[in-house]
Amino acid sequence: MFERTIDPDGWGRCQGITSTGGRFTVHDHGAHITEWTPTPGAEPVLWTSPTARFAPNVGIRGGIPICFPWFANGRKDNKSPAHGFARLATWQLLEGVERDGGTTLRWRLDETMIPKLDGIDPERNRFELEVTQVFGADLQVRLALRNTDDVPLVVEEALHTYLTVGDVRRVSVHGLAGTEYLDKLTKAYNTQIGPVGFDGEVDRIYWVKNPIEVHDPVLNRRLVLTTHRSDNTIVWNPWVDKTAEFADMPDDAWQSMVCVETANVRDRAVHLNPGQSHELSLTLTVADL
Ligand code: TA6
Repeated sequence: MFERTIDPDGWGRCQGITSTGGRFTVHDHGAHITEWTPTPGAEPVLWTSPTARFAPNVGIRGGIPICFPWFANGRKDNKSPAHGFARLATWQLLEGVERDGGTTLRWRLDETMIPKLDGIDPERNRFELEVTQVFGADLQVRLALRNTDDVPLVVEEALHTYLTVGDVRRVSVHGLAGTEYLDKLTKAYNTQIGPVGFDGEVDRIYWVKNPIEVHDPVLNRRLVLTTHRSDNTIVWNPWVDKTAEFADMPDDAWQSMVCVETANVRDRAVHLNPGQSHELSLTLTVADL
């Protein structure tokens, strides 16, 4: 079950208890999940900065930001704000129901709900975006896009998932071996050899469709990300120097998080003719190590 609250300043959120006694929190702002813990007493699966800002036109640092209609600064590196406007918009809650042992929340966004921000062309293609979130023994997120215009639509999209880890220096990310990636720090294309480890900042776009596993020996668990119709996975940890630049992230917080992002970006952007639809989905599961 869940409770919906709207603060005096209009900030809305849904907070609930999962069928397995865990907890979740989702904000109208960005339809942004900031909390998911599947069972009582377990470590949260999603990481949200203790100094995250919850304000209009500001991205919440953590949880699962929805990046749309571009990723980072776009395919030509010329778009702003970073990661598009969907995470900055107030989404409409369509449905909140208990179903099949889980709590399902369904939100929508369209071109009439885009925040008025510098850099965002208000005259945009018509589109309809719906996100369905199912909180239970695992977490399912489905991002469905429909081109409601009479011209083609080309967008990038990502579920920019921040995960809680015990110590990123001891974490390994599996399922990427043998795949090509763009190292955004060096701009070089490389092939991944073995699992991804962390001994410095990592910011990589992979071309991969496999399930991804985050092995965490400190919290003694595996976090398994199973995706559908996602051609890219982005792995990011800001490490010391980049974290120090973020006002909404404590200086030592890089040790406790890693981003594994479910996406379609760059040459894998989604192309939809009028009336066509596309659905990207993620299932996040906690398993024994
Ligand atoms: O997904 C990795 C990334 O693109 C990094 O380059 C970094 O910018 C990160 O996203 C965080 O983006 P944000 O706009 O939320 O600070």
